[in-house]
Amino acid sequence: MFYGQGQGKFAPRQMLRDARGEVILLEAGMQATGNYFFVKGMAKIEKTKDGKTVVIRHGKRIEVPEGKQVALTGIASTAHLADWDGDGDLDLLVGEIGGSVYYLENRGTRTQPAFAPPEKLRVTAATKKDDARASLKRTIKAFFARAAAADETRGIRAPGGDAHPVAADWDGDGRLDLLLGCGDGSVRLYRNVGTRQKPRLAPAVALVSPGNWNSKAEQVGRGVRAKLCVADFNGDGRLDLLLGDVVSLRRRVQLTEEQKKLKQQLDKLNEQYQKLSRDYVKLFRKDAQQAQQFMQQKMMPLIQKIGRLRQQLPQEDQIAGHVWLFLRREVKKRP
Ligand SMILES: [Ca+2]
Ligand SMILES: [Ca+2]
Ligand SMILES: [Ca+2]
Repeated sequence: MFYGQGQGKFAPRQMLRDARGEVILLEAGMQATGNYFFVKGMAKIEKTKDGKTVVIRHGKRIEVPEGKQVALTGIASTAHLADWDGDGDLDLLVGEIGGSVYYLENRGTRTQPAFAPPEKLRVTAATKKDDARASLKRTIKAFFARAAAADETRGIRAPGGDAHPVAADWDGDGRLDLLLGCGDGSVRLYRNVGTRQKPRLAPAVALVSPGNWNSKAEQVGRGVRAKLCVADFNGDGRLDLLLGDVVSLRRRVQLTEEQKKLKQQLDKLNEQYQKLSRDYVKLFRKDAQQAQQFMQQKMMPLIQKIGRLRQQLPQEDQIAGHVWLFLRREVKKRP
């Protein structure tokens, strides 16, 4: 959290803490797999006198199981503040790399927030009462929308992971809905069919289709890892959508004869590297330490060689990010 001090100034950053005074940390995303032991958050690795590995995280000790290699990692969390339960204070919505969305209710006040433990947001299918009230047309539409969507009654799952939740009253009925930016570049809408105080989310409807990691530089398309902002951009009274992404742009480059030879060398080295990578993965499953040695002795020199060759060639790929604007059209009511 960077607290505002007015006139565009901010206090130094600090870790956001929950109601118990502990740093907010989602134990989501990557779990211990194979030889790795993932620890999420900011931490220090220490060795004890008897040779054990211990991770110190925010003053707490986590023992690393024997034979496992510790890996410190983040889960690409995205934070969004909104009064989700309509009681006048700001609550916290957090997305993560695995694609889940967590709700941390503010049980404190507007000026002294106290966040409850994280709770997974899920789809709550419409009850019979809702169906009965809805017109036949709406029921049929909802049925097909539900059939098309994956079952998210046990937790929202952004396709491609990398969930970015934003709360906004998208349909203008006075209740906050959930918009979700997804790893595959798509944007989904979960309408709130509950109340302002007790939101209940309907199955997802696609607002924006998935993008692509690769794009031609001459004809830029939408990328992946959609990040959102909902605002009335053109001031016409209807909420619009701003979408940020990441994309790899491929340029067509004319190579000189000399560069063509270098390119051939590079392709060969890349092939060798692919093979070594496969060997590395196999080795790692058997013995993490041997794999480490293999990386140092065999793979690192090759990676450096590839890097040097690449520098001599014009760049074909460039990572870029764009901002896309989706203006809301006027919906013409049928007579
Ligand atoms: Ca609230
Ligand atoms: Ca709404
Ligand atoms: Ca607008």
